[in-house]
Formats: sequence, C-alpha cells, structure tokens
Amino acid sequence: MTQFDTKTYFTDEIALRHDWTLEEVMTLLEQPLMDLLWQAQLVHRSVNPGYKVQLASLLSVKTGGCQEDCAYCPQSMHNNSDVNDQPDLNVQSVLAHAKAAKEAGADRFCMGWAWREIRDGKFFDAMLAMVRGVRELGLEACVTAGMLSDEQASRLAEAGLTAYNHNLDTSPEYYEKIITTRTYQERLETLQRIRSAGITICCGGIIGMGESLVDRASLLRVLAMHDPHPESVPINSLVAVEGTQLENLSSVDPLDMVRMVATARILMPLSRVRLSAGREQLGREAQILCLQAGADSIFYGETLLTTSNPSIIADREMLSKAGVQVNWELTD
Ligand code: SAM
Ligand code: DTB
Ligand code: SF4
Repeated sequence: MTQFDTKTYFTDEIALRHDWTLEEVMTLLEQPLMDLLWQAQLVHRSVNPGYKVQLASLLSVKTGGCQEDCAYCPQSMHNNSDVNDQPDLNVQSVLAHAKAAKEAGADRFCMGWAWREIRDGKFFDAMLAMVRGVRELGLEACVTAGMLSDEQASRLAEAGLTAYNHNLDTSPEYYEKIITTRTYQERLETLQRIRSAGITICCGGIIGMGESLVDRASLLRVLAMHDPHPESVPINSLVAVEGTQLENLSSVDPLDMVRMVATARILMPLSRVRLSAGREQLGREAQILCLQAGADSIFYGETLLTTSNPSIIADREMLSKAGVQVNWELTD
C-alpha cells in the first residue's frame, strides 16, 4: 500500500485544521521535548504506521547566476560563492540522472532552475520534455524554478508534473531580512497559481538564518493555514555556504530540527514532511529522531543542488538502523 492510500484511510480520524493561532503553534514548538515528541508520534504513527520514508533525488538543471538576492543561496548573483554559471543540462542528460536515481531507489525526482521566474521558449520547452520523461520512468516529478504564470502552470500540469516546489523560507515578518528582490505576497500568489493548475504544492522553509522561535512558529502557521495543506513540506536547516551573506552563521542545534519536524507533523498530519538540506550537520541520531517524530522523506543522493548531502551508503545504513520502510525492491 502506498502512503497515499494509508492517508486516505486515516483522513476521517485525523483532524485537519487550518486555523492554528500563533500562540498555539508556539506552545507546541516550545513545550518540553518529550511531550512534543509524544504528541507528534501519536499523529505520525497513525498516518504512517510503517514509518515509510520516500527517497527523493535532486538535480540542478540550471545552476547559478540567479537574479534574486536570497541571503542563504550560493546561486544568487548577489552572493560571491564558488558556484559558477554552468551550462544548462540537456533533456537527455537529465533523464539519464533520473534513471540512475530510480535505480538507486528514489521514487521522486526533483529538478531545480536558479531562475527568478520561468520564461517561455526553448528552456521552458526543455523543462516540459524533462517532466514528461521523468513521469514516463514511473517517478514523481517535481520542479523548482521560481515564479510562473497561470499558462505555464497549466502546461506543466499537462506534461504530468506531480509537484512544484516554491518555499516561503521564513516568516512574513523576517522575510525582508533574507530576500529583498521579491515579496512574501508574490510567493503566496505563485503557490495559488500552482494549486489552481492542479499541481501539488511543495512548500517549506529554512531554520538557522538568525530567525527567532516566533518566526519559526509564524512560518509553520502560514503553511498550515493553507487549505488544503501543502502536500509536501521541506524543512531545511541552513547550509552556510562560503561567499553567501549568511556564511558565518553557526549551525542549528539538531534538536531544533527535531522540534520543527515534529510540529510540522502535528500541524499538517497528512503532508509529507521532508528532512531536507543540512542533514550532514544533523548526525545520525537526530535524523532518526526526526524520522520518528514525523519526517517521511529525505533527499537522497550525494548532492543537493550545489551542496553535499550524506552518501547513499550512509543513508542506507541510517535508514536500516532506524528500521523504517523504504522502497528498496527497485535496487536489490
Ligand atoms: N529558484 C527557485 C526558488 O527559489 O524557488 C528554486 C531553487 S532554490 C535553490 C530552492 C530552495 O532551496 C530555496 O527555496 C531554499 O529554501 C533552499 N535553499 C537554497 N540554499 C539553501 C541553503 N544554503 N541552505 C538551506 N536551504 C537552501
Ligand atoms: C528544498 O526545500 N530543499 C531542496 C529542494 N527543496 C529543492 C534544495 C536544498 C538546496 C540546498 C543548497 C544547495 O545545495 O544549493
Ligand atoms: Fe535564486 Fe532560488 Fe537561490 Fe533565491 S533560492 S537565489 S530564487 S535559486
């Protein structure tokens, strides 16, 4: 049974709320860790009894040179990281990566473009061909490429796109400390376009960018106020890349990731909560706590978009020690 099926079985029993107050979210987030874990576990175990974990693979199709000034991002032209503009990958090579990811056990393939927005033309046509090709391989396809128009969203939906990733990153209140070249409102409008086109939403954020606990609660509340909830909620911790504005920030306390994941699971019981960037800094035990508290997906493969991720061997060992269920039959 896929997790989607499991979820439909439990929909009647799990209360889905979209009216959480900031105080309620703060209470969840800052309660004693043991109580938070217990509460998150009750939800997680009932919606995902086998502790199934989806393996998602990432590939950067268009790397670097982005016009936006996201303080954390090595791909912004406003930052001075080592990520040089590289030629865009072509359809054939992207599909070869997708096939390899499938053979390594992934069942979702996410493709990234360092763009402020999608423009029509040969690059968008290539994106559509990549989406069709990934779907033909039997994988879920996710794209992240900045803002888009209603028409572009419809064309992506027609090509079979499963999900579009568009993160809110942080709270509305903290946003302008991190990004000044676009507004929170523009982000929300893009999410609405994706939803209207019938594509599922992948939307989450980053912790460790100097934000307060209230900012974290506020981000989670904005996500949970969406009706329906985003189907996929990536929780990243900052990878402080040299040359970016946030290069000197120290890494987050691994238990803060556990708290974010657990609270996301309680607020959005049926969403996939993805343990995303920053896993190398988390350590094995904190990752396992996240899987117990509510994470049901990881990015799998040695590179995220431009930064490194745990090795496939390390992840296989971690998942097997945790005793979670993974779709290994594709590989063994
Ligand atoms: N340009 C598109 C956009 O921003 O929507 C897509 C690509 S962007 C790199 C995808 C997401 O990666 C960002 O929204 C951000 O949440 C995450 N990200 C980027 N750099 C990161 C970093 N250094 N640490 C953690 N997460 C990061
Ligand atoms: C998400 O929230 N995290 C992934 C995926 N969605 C696209 C990207 C993480 C990128 C980390 C920095 C890098 O590798 O460039
Ligand atoms: Fe561009 Fe996305 Fe990086 Fe922001 S996060 S600079 S929009 S690639």
